[in-house]
Amino acid sequence: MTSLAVRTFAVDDFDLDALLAARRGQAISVCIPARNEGSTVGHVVRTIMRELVERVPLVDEVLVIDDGSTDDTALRAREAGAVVLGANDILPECGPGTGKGEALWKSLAACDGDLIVWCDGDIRDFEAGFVTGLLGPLLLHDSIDFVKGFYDRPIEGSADQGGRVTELVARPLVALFFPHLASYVQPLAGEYAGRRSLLEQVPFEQGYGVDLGLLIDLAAEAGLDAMAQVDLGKRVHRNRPLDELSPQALAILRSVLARTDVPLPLWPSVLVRPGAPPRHG
Ligand SMILES: Nc1nc2c(ncn2[C@@H]2O[C@H](COP(=O)(O)OP(=O)(O)OP(=O)(O)O)[C@@H](O)[C@H]2O)c(=O)[nH]1
Ligand SMILES: [Mg+2]
Repeated sequence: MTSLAVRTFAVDDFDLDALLAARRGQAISVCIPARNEGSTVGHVVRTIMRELVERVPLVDEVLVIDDGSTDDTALRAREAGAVVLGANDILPECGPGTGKGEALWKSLAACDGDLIVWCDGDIRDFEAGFVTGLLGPLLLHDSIDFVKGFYDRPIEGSADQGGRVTELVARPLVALFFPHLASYVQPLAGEYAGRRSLLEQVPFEQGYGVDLGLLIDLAAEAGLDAMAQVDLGKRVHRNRPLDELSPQALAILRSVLARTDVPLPLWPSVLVRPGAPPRHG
């Protein structure tokens, strides 16, 4: 019987030796979408390389998808040991796309993993536990096909459950249309992992709608019993100004509404904010 709360684990539930023993020849890839993350991506890649590639043989490849960066993201990621590709270098016959979702979809095509872990490139306090925590449920529970991370996001020292777009857009939308997913603590988290066999069955949104769109589609495809989440502890990352959050919120609204019976306009939306240039969404 399907219960309404998704299975929940914690990073400390998983012992590294147990994970290594449970690999049984499965290839594991970590993919990191990054645009202008030169100040953080090196630390993220180096931590994975040192702890999970060199010290123990858990991760087979670390791939950074860098497109559109105007800073030294590619250099920093490469120096730290990642393979760096641009989204446009992968499946060029499919034409150019845009945004985070495009980078994730292309990374699935470019990597060799049977299990794929995605992590954002803007995490300041990244630890190897982000990767082992996400892999744990997949390696130790055959019935689980997808795992999403959650964490506390402290803002200026005080504990905060989610980001602004999570609290004001994602959670209300989930409550309205997809209440079976309401137990996901961080529905917009960019840290998640899944089996290729499932991930290849669903579409990937191009922009910021990808994280929640995937969650909805994977749950529909695999059933909630195949879905899990894991407490990764605390996560400190960049906090964007409001004028960057509005287009993100629009992309998420569009992505979720496209998965309901609510009719959406066929034309692209233009987001107008006083004092700022119009943004096309
Ligand atoms: N390759 C690539 N990466 C992207 C693109 N857009 C976003 N990213 C990366 O995707 C990850 C998540 O993007 P963020 O902008 O941090 O989104 P978020 O975490 O939902 O938003 P914040 O809460 O403001 O951090 C980061 O590592 C970004 O650098 C893109 O167009 N191409
Ligand atoms: Mg972020």
